[in-house]
Amino acid sequence: MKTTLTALTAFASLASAHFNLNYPAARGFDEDILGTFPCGGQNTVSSNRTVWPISNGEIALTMGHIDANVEVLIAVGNNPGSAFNTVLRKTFTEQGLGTFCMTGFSVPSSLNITDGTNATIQVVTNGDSNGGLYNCADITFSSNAPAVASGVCTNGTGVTAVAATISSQPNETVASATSSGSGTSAMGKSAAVRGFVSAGAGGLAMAGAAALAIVL
Ligand SMILES: [Cu+2]
Repeated sequence: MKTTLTALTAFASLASAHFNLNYPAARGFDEDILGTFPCGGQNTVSSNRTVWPISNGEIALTMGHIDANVEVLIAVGNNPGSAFNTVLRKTFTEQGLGTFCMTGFSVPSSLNITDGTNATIQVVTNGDSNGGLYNCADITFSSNAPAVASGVCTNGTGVTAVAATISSQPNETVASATSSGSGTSAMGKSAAVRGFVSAGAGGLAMAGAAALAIVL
């Protein structure tokens, strides 16, 4: 019985949490419209930008899916709209629930970033039935940005990052690219889950039921 309750609790968080962008501070968060491009429905630039370093930046998330593809992009400017044309971190696969810390971000020199340049970071994940989930953080670059406070960027138990099994953006439909795969490795299983979840209406509910069946 204890196992059943644990499984149901896990399913509840899987269905509702999506992901949170904790640092740099997100513009806002509304889980119901997190799938709205480009910033999860948060279209107003924050009046309180995070001062973020030009090299060795960190990004802290909380993951609400058992696995997800993650990509980080950036748009330079005070109010760059949807011009997230530069990839800061290519798509990879994150596995596990809870806090997730990405480190070692450096902006390409081609962007001509200097102290005081404003920009917006976009974090994209997949994992729901209708493709991408989005959130954005408005930043000001500084070579003297303060260190991230301890405890802000951490990894929850069992949270890991592995190479992505696809090279496309996580908001693209991957069913056709992965549906033929029948690998039994951890990465093969991950790809199969993604293909299943992106299969269309009802996919998420079916995936949840399947997960429950396995755990029970
Ligand atoms: Cu979700």
